[in-house]
Parts: sequence; structure tokens; C-alpha cells
Amino acid sequence: MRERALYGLTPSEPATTHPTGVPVMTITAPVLPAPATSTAPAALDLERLAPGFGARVHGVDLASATDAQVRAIRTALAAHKVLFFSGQHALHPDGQIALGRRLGDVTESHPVVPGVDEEHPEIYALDSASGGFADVWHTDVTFVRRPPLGSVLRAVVLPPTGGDTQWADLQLAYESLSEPLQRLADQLVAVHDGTREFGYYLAQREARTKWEGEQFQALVPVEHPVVRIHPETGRKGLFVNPGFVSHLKDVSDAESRYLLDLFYAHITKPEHIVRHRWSVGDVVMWDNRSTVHYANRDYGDQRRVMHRITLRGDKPVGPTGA
Ligand SMILES: O=C(O)CCC(=O)C(=O)O
Ligand SMILES: [Fe+2]
Repeated sequence: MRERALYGLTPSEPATTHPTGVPVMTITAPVLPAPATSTAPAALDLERLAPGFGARVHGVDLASATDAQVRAIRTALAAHKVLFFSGQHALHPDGQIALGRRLGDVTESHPVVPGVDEEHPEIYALDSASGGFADVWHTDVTFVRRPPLGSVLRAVVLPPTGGDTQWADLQLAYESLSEPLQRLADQLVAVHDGTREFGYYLAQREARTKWEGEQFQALVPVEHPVVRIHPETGRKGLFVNPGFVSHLKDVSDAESRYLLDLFYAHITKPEHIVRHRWSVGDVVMWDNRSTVHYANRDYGDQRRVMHRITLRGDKPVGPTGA
């Protein structure tokens, strides 16, 4: 059953709280009629894929979306975490970058992997013909201080069968942990290290790419809270992934291993997952602050090419404020 939802497009005034605790609206300036284009609310035609995770968006052409549609998509992204669009055949590399710029700040391709070509330094290409696989559960680029906010992925070449992508909901995973384990997780810090996945690129390549103004000569491990508070929704998520977390801080090696195994098994329970079977023209956006993903590598020697643009994110904040 498809649901229609309105997202954050009603003009709102600043709200303050009255001493009685009842919120009141304070109108500080005369309200003037705004041009018709900005007052018309954009309904996003959303079809939910699970009760609280993943939605198909119908009726939007991402190459020519209105400002109101882009704002609605941006709001829906934080709420639904993964958004699926089909039939986006007009969205070529330039259009994908332009869309990214309307959704946020687009980063360089990757801290150590250059863009697909000189004209598109922002596009990170995963091409199975040159070893581009993502068959480990991960959240993108968590091995830097400010991991990406989100990504927009476009299917370019697909195998006849296989190559589905799966996403798991880190917030649902946190919320479905038992309360004592939530309290434990709240206090933990994880070390994220990109060396296992990307160290060989650094070792191989002479040229250095830049990411957020920084040139990566080496991948220096960083620390992030195990429980991340989403900066837009305030929801807590279990922000660990086997792609980049090397260990938990301030616990023994054995404790770290067992706890991470427990968290990973819990995160990837079937009811925390949505799975997508790709068609050419499909575009998927995910909130990288509240999800992990995995690209199935089950298509033998067939070719699969995906193009991603990445949105700049912020420093993860946990329940202890660290
Ligand atoms: O190839 C895919 O489906 C996902 C690849 C991936 O991990 C990414 O684009 O961040
Ligand atoms: Fe990824």
C-alpha cells in the first residue's frame, strides 16, 4: 500500500515555549504572501519498504526536480534513510554531481581513490572489471574525522542477474538491542581504520588525492562513538561497521572481538535490512549516518559499474557528547 507524505515544506515560524510548557508560536515579522512557487507544498509520493526503513520515491525526475522536491527528498532521507528512484535515464555524470550540489556539499571522489575521469573528480566509480567491489558491510569512509552525510549511487552497467545491494538500519539495530546492552554501547568508542580496505591504493599510487582540503599520505585511525546521535533526527544508531572498525577502545582484544561480532550479527538481522535489485536508470540515496550497506558479489565475471557521489558530513557525536 502506497503512502503519500508531505515533508517539511510548510512555512513555519520560530516556536518558543511558554512558562506553562505549552509551545506557542511567535510571529516576529509581518507574514507576506510568498511567490506561489515557494508556498506550494511538494508532495513526495513515497512507498515504504519496511515499517521504518527504506522508501521508493515515485514521480520525481532527479535531472529536473523542483527546489521543493529536492528539499522534500533531503528531509525524507533523514527519516527513511534509504530512498530508491527508478527510470532516471536523464541523470548522467554532470547531472548526478549537480543533484548532489542541490542536496548538500559534494566531496571529492574518495580520500585515496581518484574520480572516474578528469572532468568528474567527484564521481567515485566501482567497476567490477577493475576490482571495484563492496562485498563487506560498511558505512562509507568512516575512517576520517568527518565521515560523509550520505551518498547518491547510480547504476551504469549491470550484470544480467545478481549484484543486488543491501542496506541495514543502524537506528533500528540500536533500538532493538536490550536496554542493558544499549547502556553498554552508549559508553563505548570504536577505532576506525581504512588501511585494510584502502591501504594498498595508497601504497600503489604516486599521485595523492585531496579530501576536504587534506592530502592523505597515510590512513591514520580515528575514533568515533559506538552510538551516534543523528544530528537531524536526534535518534541513536549503532555506528560500527566491519569494513572499517579495527577494535573498540579501552576493552580487551577478546572483549572487542565478541562485542563487535555481537553488534554486527544484530545489525544485519533480516528485519533490519532492505535489499535492492537494480535496473539501469535506478538511483539510490542513503543516509550514511544511520545505515550500513553491502553489494552482493554473486555475478561471476559479468561486469557491474556503479557511480557514486558523496555528500560532506560532520563529526559523529555520541551520548556522552564525545
Ligand atoms: O556497488 C554497490 O552497490 C554499492 C557500492 C558502495 O559501497 C558504495 O557506492 O558506497
Ligand atoms: Fe559503500
